[in-house]
Amino acid sequence: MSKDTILIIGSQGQIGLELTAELRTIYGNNHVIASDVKRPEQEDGPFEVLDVMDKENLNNIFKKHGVTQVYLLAALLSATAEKNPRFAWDLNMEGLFNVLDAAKEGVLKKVYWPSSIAVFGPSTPKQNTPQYTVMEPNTIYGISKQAGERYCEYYHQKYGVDVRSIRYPGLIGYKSAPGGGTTDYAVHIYHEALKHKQYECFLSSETELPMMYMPDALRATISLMEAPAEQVKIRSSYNVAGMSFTPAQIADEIKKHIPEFTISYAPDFRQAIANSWPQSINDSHARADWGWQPEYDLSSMSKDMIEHLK
Ligand code: AKB
Repeated sequence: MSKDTILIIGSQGQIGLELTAELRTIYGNNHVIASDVKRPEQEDGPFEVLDVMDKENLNNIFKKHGVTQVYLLAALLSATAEKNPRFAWDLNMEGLFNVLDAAKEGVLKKVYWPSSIAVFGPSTPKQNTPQYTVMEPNTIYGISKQAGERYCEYYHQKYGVDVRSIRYPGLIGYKSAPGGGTTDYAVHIYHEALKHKQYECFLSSETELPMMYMPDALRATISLMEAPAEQVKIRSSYNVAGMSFTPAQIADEIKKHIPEFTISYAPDFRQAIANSWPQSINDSHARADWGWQPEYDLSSMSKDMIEHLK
């Protein structure tokens, strides 16, 4: 087991909340330092207030806690980023530069940085999207993630930085709320189905997108970080797949548990973002290199989500 001290940057976000808890269970509370721009009401372990763009404070926290691993989760997601493109670029890139530089200087042994299916664009093949393919993202979030991938690979090749990354699809979980993405509907729909028996979806009924249940996403992330370095052959970011579905299909699945549930559709600006993304992902490299295998499909995820949210 790793004796590293881990810093989670963005610990209050959708992935951060769950990943912090999971890593604390594995490595112990004192080995996992949580950080975010605001102090949470409840703290279950060491916490630091941190804006990742503040390099001085970041480096002080590294020193104070003897941090050797970072999970850099602070970012603006696709929908929010479109509303504030300049800030999205600054936050998404500046944070990555600050962390990669610390790794280059030998302060950090390992870095995790999430990429996204948003690195793909309208000219990418939509079905079974390969690891290596045309990538012309047309959202600011996708552009920042693609630039970030190139930086990660560059820092690995040039300076030997051990940086690891996954292109997350839409993530769905019952413990934390999503924050400003195009795939957020797939979380909101469960809450609304249970509370109001109806949901108005901001994407059209046939918009198919790649998605993943949070327990699979946590397992993928931790497996990749625990894999021996020689097995991590891709240093830009790995495609990983869980499942793919449309709003109509998730609604049908929910109806099996809540027969009165109805869905309506009012597509907004997020429709164009969704239309530019793949519908399904080929993750053969992740499977071959570090043994990735998803466990949940739409049916088992829906059953679990509804049981827990009830
Ligand atoms: C978003 O919708 O922006 C994110 C993502 C797919 O990266 N969930």
